[in-house]
Amino acid sequence: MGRRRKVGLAVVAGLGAVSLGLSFTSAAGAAPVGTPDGLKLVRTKTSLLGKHYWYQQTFKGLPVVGGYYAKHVGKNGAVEVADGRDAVPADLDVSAKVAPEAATQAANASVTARARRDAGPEKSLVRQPEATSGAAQLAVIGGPNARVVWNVTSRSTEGVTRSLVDAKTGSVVESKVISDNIDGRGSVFDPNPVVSEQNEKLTDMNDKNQDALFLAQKNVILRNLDGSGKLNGTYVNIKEAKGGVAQSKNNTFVYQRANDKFEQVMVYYHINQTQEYIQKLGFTDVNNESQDFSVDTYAGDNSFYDPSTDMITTGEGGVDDAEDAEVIWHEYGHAIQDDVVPGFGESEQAGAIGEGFGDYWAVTNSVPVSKGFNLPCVMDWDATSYTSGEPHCLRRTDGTKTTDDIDGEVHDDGEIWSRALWDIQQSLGRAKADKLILEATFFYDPDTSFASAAQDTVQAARLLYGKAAAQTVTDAFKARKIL
Ligand SMILES: [Ca+2]
Ligand SMILES: [Ca+2]
Ligand SMILES: [Ca+2]
Ligand SMILES: [Ca+2]
Ligand SMILES: [Zn+2]
Repeated sequence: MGRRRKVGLAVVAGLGAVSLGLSFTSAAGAAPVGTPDGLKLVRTKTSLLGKHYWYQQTFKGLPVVGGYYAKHVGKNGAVEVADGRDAVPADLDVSAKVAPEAATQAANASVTARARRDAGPEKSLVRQPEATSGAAQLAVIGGPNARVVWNVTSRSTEGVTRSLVDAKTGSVVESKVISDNIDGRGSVFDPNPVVSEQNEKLTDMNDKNQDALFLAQKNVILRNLDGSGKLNGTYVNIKEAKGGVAQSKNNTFVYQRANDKFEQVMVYYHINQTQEYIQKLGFTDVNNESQDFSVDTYAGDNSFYDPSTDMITTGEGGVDDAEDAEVIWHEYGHAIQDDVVPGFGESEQAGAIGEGFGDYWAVTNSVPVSKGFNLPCVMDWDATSYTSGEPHCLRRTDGTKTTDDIDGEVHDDGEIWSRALWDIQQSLGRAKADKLILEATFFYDPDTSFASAAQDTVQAARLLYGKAAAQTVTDAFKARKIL
């Protein structure tokens, strides 16, 4: 609210029809007992110099949107008042003609329309806003257009929105984002330069800027930033990074790959993307938090998820790991499983499922941006540092291993699992496959076996999509001799 009338003790003038009835009886150090009518105490704060009483303005028992009143009582007894009330005509009828459900619908339609408009080419990622339960509340707007409204709180990809819907006519009077989430700008590889340029000849050259790699950079919107000027937001927090965390007053994070901050932008963008995708699939409780990352802080050629601190660390050996989105998504796969199944990975086969799922998660997130290029190849860019043959892949999701090939090493055996998941996707399509695989994860034991987790997956397919889908999933696991 932009109007703040800071005045001394005598406050009464200029409020039209509002009945005020001020009568202070403040004594030094004591809480003031006299306040204008229609005020509801909502908070009391204590500072070094005094006490601060915050009131919500009300009219006929309803809150007046944005109408506030504060009383600051100094230690010496001096009282200062900040009066932010709006005038409300005494005869305003506060009964509602529109039902709260209809108001919620109107509010959400308006929020969705704007989120779609602002999302640009990525319209499909706009989530239907859900009104928080019991969120439609009657309120009053004061001022020249005084009226009674439903106050509806919704969530969408824009963040949290407050809409005011006229309770007589049902029209949306105002709709604004009240959370601090904002969009920033950045530049990334998507998913990595080998795939986007379809060029297996690219090499790291010790993190040097190169024309071919500059051309592989893509300008993107960084959504859901918290506005702190750092890469911290609803789904990702760059907690620590080599050379310090990136900062930008205007939330612009454009770097070339030789700058270590480039990897921080990679992490932010690609994790936000994948969590938005998870939410679009309908899941609101799959690592739905600001995942901590430590970027470029490990000298070896490895990245890892640490369940004891819930932190993902990306290494900088060879190609900086976070220059390849598939490394980032693989590690996020571990964070997903640890979030959904506490302590997941207690057995060798559970560990292999973790690695196989991580590889699958990397690949499925690459599908929409890879134009079909070498899809089952995992970490095409990072792997240029340690593979000589083309295509460069750390592992693949279309291998031919079955349980006959189990060797007890989780990454090796993970290829058995990832192939089954990949086959499910080939048969059922990406969204269906990802949805049933995520759903099944909720039923895994921490020390599950291949067979038991496969049964959970078949069951999820049956319940979500029916018998035929369940058979497809069964066949995929049978081909790996898991079932
Ligand atoms: Ca780099
Ligand atoms: Ca987590
Ligand atoms: Ca690397
Ligand atoms: Ca790939
Ligand atoms: Zn892993």
